[in-house]
Amino acid sequence: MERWKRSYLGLGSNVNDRQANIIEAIKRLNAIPGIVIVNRSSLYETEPIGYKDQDWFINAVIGIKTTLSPGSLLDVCLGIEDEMGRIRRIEKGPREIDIDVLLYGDLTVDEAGLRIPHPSMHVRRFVLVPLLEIAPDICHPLLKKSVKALLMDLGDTGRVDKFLSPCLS
Ligand code: PH2
Ligand code: MG
Ligand code: MG
Repeated sequence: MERWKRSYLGLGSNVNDRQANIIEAIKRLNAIPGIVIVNRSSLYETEPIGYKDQDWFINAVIGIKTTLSPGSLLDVCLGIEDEMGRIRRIEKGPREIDIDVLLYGDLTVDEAGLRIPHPSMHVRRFVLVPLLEIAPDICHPLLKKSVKALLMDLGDTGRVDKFLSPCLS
């Protein structure tokens, strides 16, 4: 029997048409057998964190249900990044598209190349603010805190602003 697991993915882009890149990645994820998109946050324009000397990002978070294992889900995300022409420049640096597995049910994974929950999701406003919009009460399986509580504890003061598409604003 197929078992559907709930997972949350973080998307980011700060190279070329950032908005189009996020939308295209969501479309490609939705076309994968074994992935159904359940909800999607707004798009946010966010100040770069970690490596400052780069353009601002667009970030979003989606909720999915999936029959894929965590490892297969990660492979799908990395495959879409490759197909969309992601060039790996410097760590935490500019990228056409980044798709991170943030959460996968209550599961915790600590393997080379795959750590779930995403090891820095709880300290990043650009992840927690979009996640708050679609899953405020979801619990971080290691820290045992809701997204709401994580945001209240947060030291990161990086700007995270709702992004209004230029053609709508
Ligand atoms: N991703 C990073 C490093 N810094 N900053 C913002 N605002 N958004 C990101 O997606 C981002 C970042 C590495 O994954
Ligand atoms: Mg990332
Ligand atoms: Mg990544």
